[in-house]
Amino acid sequence: MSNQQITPALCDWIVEQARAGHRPEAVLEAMKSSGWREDIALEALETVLSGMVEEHAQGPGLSPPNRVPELLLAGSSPRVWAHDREVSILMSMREPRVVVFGNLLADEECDEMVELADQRLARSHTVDTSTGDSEVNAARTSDGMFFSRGEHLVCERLEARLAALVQWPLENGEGLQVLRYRPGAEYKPHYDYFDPVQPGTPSILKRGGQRVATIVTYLNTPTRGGATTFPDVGLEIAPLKGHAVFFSYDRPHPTTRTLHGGAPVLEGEKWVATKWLRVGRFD
Ligand code: PD2
Ligand code: ZN
Repeated sequence: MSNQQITPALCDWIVEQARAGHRPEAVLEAMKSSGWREDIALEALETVLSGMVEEHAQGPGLSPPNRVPELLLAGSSPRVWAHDREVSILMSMREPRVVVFGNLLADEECDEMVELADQRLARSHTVDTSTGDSEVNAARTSDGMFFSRGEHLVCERLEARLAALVQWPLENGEGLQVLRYRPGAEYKPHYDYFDPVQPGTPSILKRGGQRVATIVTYLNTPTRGGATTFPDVGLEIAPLKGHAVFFSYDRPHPTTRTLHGGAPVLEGEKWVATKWLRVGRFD
């Protein structure tokens, strides 16, 4: 072959071969037998395949990371003042960013929230990102409801504490969602951000932009089961009344390692209040 140039057409062909599952050695052999010099073929293969690996790791066309909620002076003290209450920092992890809070809510505040939510429970919905609508989802067998922001004094207090704890505007938070899991109910592992490749996502993002953090507050202590799990890092947070788990994700991508789920409740009920934080105002 006289023209030994690495052209876009050659690169596309290599990508096609790799996507079809052909091993690099086989693609190299195929190139050599159609007349490519071994050094040129190797260079083309290396360039294309390393680009594919990087794209896979970071996600195609990834936008720059978002600013995310974070604790003030993280790690410097086991207790922090959050609006009107001293909250304990029980555990913190860097990657994924996960922090467990103790004493976020008093027992009476948890009970009040459960009582207020109980009257309005319905089978949980999740957002269907292919349409932007909400739908009943088999991966989430809990019952749930949403409070609007500041709907009751107890919601207002929790929201103010969370805003102070993670230094994020109260207006960027969605209303609190309360979930009740009965024995056997679970929430299969998922990401809380909206998948950018789904067709319904742009419409969801018009109100407040992407989600960048989640705080799950435990409103009771189930007798057995119901941990919040992070399968990518083998982490399990035990659900304890008044405690909460915070995690943030600076981009809507699995590299944040924020895959998480609610393990099945084995005995008793589990009640949680989830707050999702958006990058912008959620009006
Ligand atoms: O209840 C939980 O532990 C849990 C687990 C995963 C809640 C959520 N996700 C959520 O509300 O997003
Ligand atoms: Zn979740």
